Amino acid sequence: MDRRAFLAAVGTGTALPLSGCLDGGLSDGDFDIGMSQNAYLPEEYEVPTGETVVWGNNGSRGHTVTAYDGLIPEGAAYFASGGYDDLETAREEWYASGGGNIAPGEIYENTFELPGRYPYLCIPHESKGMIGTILVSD
Ligand SMILES: [Cu+2]
Repeated sequence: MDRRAFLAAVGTGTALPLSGCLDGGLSDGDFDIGMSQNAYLPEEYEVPTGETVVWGNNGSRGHTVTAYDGLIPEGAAYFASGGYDDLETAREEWYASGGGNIAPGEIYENTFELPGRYPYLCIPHESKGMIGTILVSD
């Protein structure tokens, strides 16, 4: 998806206008946040406290969902695909063995029990701007 299409998709604030060809057999009802080449779609996603958010890899390459551990609300549970306890470990495991990879067609989910702002990243594509935020409301 190019930058303009991405912005158009974010602007809708609802389900993405996914085009016909989906890798891995996921359809847009299977997840809340899609993962394309270098982006989470939508980039920012708001849910009420206690809600489970589902990410789906509807692209053609592997991604991670990895929280920035210093930036999530105080007392909130850390989350990362692969189940790691902090960002440093998640990065080490990714570069060592591809740990935490969400392959095309796979989903990852996390339940948010505390309100606040949860920035997260994709380890292999952070440098290309693959960063997202979950906003958990009271
Ligand atoms: Cu990625």
